[in-house]
This record gives sequence, C-alpha cells and structure tokens, in this order.
Amino acid sequence: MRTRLLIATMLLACTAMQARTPKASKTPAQQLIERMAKLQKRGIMYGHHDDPFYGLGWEWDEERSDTYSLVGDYPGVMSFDLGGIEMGDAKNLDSVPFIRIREEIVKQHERGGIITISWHLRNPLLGTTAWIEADQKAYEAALPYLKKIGQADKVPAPHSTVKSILPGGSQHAKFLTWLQRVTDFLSTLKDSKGNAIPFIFRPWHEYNGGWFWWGKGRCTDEEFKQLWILTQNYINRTLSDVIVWSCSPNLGVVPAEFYSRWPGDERVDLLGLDAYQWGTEADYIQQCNADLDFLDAYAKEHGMLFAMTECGYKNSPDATWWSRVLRPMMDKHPLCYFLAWRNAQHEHFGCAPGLATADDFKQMAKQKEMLFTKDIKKIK
Ligand code: BMA
Repeated sequence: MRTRLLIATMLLACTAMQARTPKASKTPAQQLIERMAKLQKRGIMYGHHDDPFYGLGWEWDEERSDTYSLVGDYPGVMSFDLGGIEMGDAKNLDSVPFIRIREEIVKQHERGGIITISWHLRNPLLGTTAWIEADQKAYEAALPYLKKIGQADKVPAPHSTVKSILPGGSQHAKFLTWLQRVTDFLSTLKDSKGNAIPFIFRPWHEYNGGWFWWGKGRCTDEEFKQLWILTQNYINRTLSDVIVWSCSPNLGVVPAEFYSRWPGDERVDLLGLDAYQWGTEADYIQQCNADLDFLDAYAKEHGMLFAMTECGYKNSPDATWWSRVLRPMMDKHPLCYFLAWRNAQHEHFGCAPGLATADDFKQMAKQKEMLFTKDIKKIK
C-alpha cells in the first residue's frame, strides 16, 4: 500500500512516466490514493459523518445536508458507518437504513466526492456493543461471586473478545460470517454504470483508547495486529482493488505504543488521527499538535496519506473554535481532510446553520484551501 503512494508521488512528479502508465491500468483504489495525494497538496477537504441523513433540527429528509445549507456545497469527504451490518440488520447503530447508506454513497461518488466507511460493530463474544467499559465493570462486579461458586472460568471475560474471534477462538467462525456480510455490502457499491466505487475503509479505529473492545488493555498488541490482518486479508480477497485502508489512533498517541500495535506500513494507505476536544482548549492544542507532529512525520516518511479522520468539539459553545483552535494546527500539518463527527439531535460536531460556530465556519470555508465537493470534482 505504501508502495502505491510512493508510486503515485513519483508519477505526479514525472509526466513522462505518467504518460506511460495509462489510468485504466491502475485500480480504482490506486486512483483514489493518487487523487487524494494531489488534494492533500492543494488544500484541506472538509469531511462530515452521516451528513445527508440528519442534522440540526431535522432527520431523514432527502437532498438535505447541514454542510450544504451553510456553505452551498457538500463535504469533500462523507463518512458512513456499517455498525449492525454484521447482524444482518436493516439499519445501522444510529438507525440509518443500509439501503439509504448505499444510495448516498453512490450520490456522493457521482457528485465527485470521496467516501469513508467505519464499522462500530457489536461485541461478538458478549453480544453487547463496540463499547466495552460497561461490560468490563459488570464482569468485575460479578467476579468475586463467580469465584466463590467456582464458575469464574465459565463466564467470558470482556478482554478475551479479540482472542475469541481469531483462528482457533470460540467465535472465529461467527466473525468470518460477519466479515462476509461486510464484504457483501461493500461489494454492492457501484456507480450507475456498474463500476465499483472506491472508498476509504477505517476499521478498528481509536485502538489506543480503552473504550472499544479492540482497544488498549482490551486485547494484546499481537491480538490487535492479528485482528487487522484477518480483517484486511478477508475483505481484500474480494475488494483489494477498491479499498484505501485507513488506520486511525486517537488523541494521546504514545510513540512506543504506536509502534507495537502498528499493523504494518504495507497494510495502511492513510494514517489518521481521531482528535476531539473533550477537556480544556490548552490541553487539546498541546496534545493535538504533539500527535500531529509525530503522525505527520510518520506518514511522510512512510509514504502515506494523512488526515484528521474524526474531530470536533461536541456541541461547541465556542464561536471561533474552527478558525482559532483547529485551523492553525491544520496549517502546521498538511492534512488531506478533517472530518467532523455527526450532527445528531443530542450531539453535534460539524458545521450547521444556526450554531454559534456557523459564521466562523462559513468564513473559513470561503478560503481557497478549504475544499468541498465542487472544488475537488475536477481534480481526478
Ligand atoms: C459515537 C457517538 C454515538 C454513535 C457512534 C457511531 O461517537 O456519536 O452516539 O452511535 O459514534 O456513530
């Protein structure tokens, strides 16, 4: 994968070579990587999760988007989530029908935009959600009693979830059916001519935090890497030509830990940081700059795309957060895109008309380096 971007960079630098490598001979994923490499030089795309499904004060309208309503264009990158597809559900974990997700992916592609897909899947061992903290607490609370009655080894420990789905584990066969369901859905993403739509796939994100069952302290480094490899090898049997693989740690990257959980340069096309402001502004700026410094250098050195794959300040009360807090950090570290999480009824992270942050975002969006769908449409 790294090789794909290195080749892309060489091709960009050398038109003679470019002429000798016809576009048609490159896979859609390679073409998307090259396009994003160009875009990363050109400016920063705005991205938004679940942009066309719901927003501030509305849900499920067709042809509506908070981004479009505020700036007159769709996000350059739209994000979608497959959580629930593994169960055969008709709707994802945030009640978005998968049929609608497919339709919006096609629309985003046909308007020239880029697609990224995450997967907040359920816990295959416990039957609970991707979030493990409540499971862990319940398990710890029950443990003394279970020990007393000699049943402690009969109850699955939350931290054995990843182990259970790897080869030899009790849930391995089930997990393969989950991977197949993901593959089946992703295989249906085709444009109106029947051509496969390339997209960014970003599983197992925020793996250095402890909140997901694949996170820090919830499985070993080796188990995490095996999980990545199993997932990628399985899905790539069918879809290697269309997937740009993205790996995203969360804010608070510790280099030594990053290296020991890293799935491998050849397995990652896009390095991302998921970086929310939860605490003070000063802490956020300090931590975010430190992580961006480290990851930006890593991405450059290893020939990968680089992005802020999730970001935002929940229900931001700060009118100038975008331009004053986020923007300077992005200027220091050339990102391909920054992606705000969803604008749901109870929590919003992205831009929208009527918010305290609306004017600030609108002004920032006018600057030429801020890229939306119309800006990137012609850049192939
Ligand atoms: C989280 C929250 C949840 C949501 C999940 C998946 O960050 O927004 O409410 O269910 O993402 O979209």
